[in-house]
Amino acid sequence: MMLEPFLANEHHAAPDGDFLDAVLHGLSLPKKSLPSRFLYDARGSDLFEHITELPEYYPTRTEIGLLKSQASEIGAALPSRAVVVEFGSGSSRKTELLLAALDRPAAYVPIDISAAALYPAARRIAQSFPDVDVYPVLGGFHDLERMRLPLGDSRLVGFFPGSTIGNFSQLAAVEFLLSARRLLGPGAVFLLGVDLQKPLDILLPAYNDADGVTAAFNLNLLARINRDLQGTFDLDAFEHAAIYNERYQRIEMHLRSLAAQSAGVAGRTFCFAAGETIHTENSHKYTPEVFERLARDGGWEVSQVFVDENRLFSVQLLA
Ligand code: AVJ
Repeated sequence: MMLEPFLANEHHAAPDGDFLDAVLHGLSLPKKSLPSRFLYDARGSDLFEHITELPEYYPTRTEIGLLKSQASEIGAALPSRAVVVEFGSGSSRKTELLLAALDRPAAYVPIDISAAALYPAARRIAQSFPDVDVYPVLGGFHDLERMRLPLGDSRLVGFFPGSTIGNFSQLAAVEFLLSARRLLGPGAVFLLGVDLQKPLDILLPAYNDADGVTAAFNLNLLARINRDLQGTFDLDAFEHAAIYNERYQRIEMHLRSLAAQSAGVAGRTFCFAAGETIHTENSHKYTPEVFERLARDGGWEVSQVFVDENRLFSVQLLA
């Protein structure tokens, strides 16, 4: 059964409202950067879906494999009649595996910033799981502080797959975990996908695939600026670059200027030196030890860790 959205925040998330401000700000910084959330417009989301099917991109396939192969262990570790609250639910594909693993799940609360993704996915889950009440919530991670769940009992299960937490700086990750703790309450548990550190010969190709899908995903940000903000970026004059930053233990995606050039955005001009980059995304890679400390700083304790046999990816249960 699908109920009315009960929590849609009054200030309806305007996903693109701050795009212009963010671009003007990010391109004015001494080290140019743009928030990674802007990679996911309709075309960017399609390209990301394509990335998840690439042979080099191990995270999605490994996490889905874990949710399937360890379904009975995961189900046993989680409460019966659970209320699953998913952060950034998107297409809710992995949710079906979680709901199938749970003992008589009671409700599903998908939270997503994209109405176009949220409502169709909510309807699909409601149809596939007729005994689960579905309450879609339109909102972003920044809205968590203002959200309330009228479900304050101990059956709440937070769900945050995909290693999306890896996009956050460690400080932002701790703040997110604290917000989730406050939203879900002291009795809740939280199931998260967390990508693990691994040799660079596996890591780098995952963000530099042979078919150039990740490059197209990254360059789409400039196409989006051209389309939505009257930009004049020459897409052939920038290249995709994915590097591993040892110091911060993360993959960084950049757009590298192939020449000295300038580009306009909404009537303003930005100059690029040859080789200068725009930093577009971080994807932090954790060891179980570092993630355990992060979780603790965010108000949670790691209670169980599910890892594939190649130790590529982890599903972490926090309490
Ligand atoms: C969706 C953020 C988890 O960091 O692996 C994939 C995004 N960027 N390839 C990741 C991404 C380039 C992905 N996350």
